[in-house]
Amino acid sequence: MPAPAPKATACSACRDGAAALDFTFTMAFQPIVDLRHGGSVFAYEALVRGSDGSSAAGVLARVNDTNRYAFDQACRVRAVELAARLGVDCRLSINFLPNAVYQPEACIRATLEAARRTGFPVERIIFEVAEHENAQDREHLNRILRAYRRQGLRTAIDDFGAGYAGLGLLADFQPDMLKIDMALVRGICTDPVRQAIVRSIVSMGESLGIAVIAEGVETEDELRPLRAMGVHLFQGYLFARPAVEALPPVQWPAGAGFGAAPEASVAPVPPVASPPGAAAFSTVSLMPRRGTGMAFGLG
Ligand SMILES: [Ca+2]
Repeated sequence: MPAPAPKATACSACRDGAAALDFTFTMAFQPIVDLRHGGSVFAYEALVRGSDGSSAAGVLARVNDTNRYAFDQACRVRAVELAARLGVDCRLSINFLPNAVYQPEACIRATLEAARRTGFPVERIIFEVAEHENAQDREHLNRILRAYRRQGLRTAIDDFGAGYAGLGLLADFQPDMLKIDMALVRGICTDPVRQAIVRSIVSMGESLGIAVIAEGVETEDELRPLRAMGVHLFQGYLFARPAVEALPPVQWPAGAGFGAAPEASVAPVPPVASPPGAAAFSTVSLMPRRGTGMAFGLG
């Protein structure tokens, strides 16, 4: 366990929640899209923002050893509350700080309670986390992820392939999702090394039954090779920038090769809504409901 704080401190922080923070923050939401079957929003990741919509950096600069636990808890609760309020009807992806979790089962209670209180289904919550360099942290992270899975939550390894978020963690715990780090995505169209690495990650995901998400996708030149490798879940400016306390509309890729005509949404859509067979990817006809967000991402 990484230098756990005294239990009383952690538990009192849990009870006090956001009250222990001397700053405010909110969440932006960025969609993760599924380009199969004409396209849909797979999830919204909740990203920390200042209350005035400023970047995450200013908020995270105020997180320290004293308030880290309360901040982590407050982020989760805020993400779930906003997701429910915005009508997120797909998954909600929340980042968490493993070093702000003392006892996994106890530290998840506020999140579960927020889900119950707001009516947001627990099984639609994804917790994403990146590995850190400390091997002891990895054991701790493993315990957290297993505990979350037991609670019915989904799990994702964030920033996979960058820094320490990688194979060691995956060998010990197979999450529901891997998020390929944007450093591997950037410039992939002309980089055979990145192509080989990502192709291997995709293949590994298929073998292990783990969904692979490419994050930080900004151009169609990046999207194209990823699609060709079999990736179908994407996040990045190409589709939507994060929106503060809102679910941004998705800019679906134009042109052929991204799927057939949009599938009808779950609720029947009047046939006059859009000409059948028109624009393979229509922003309007596939517009998701207003969205939610996650906790710590800077994206
Ligand atoms: Ca993330």
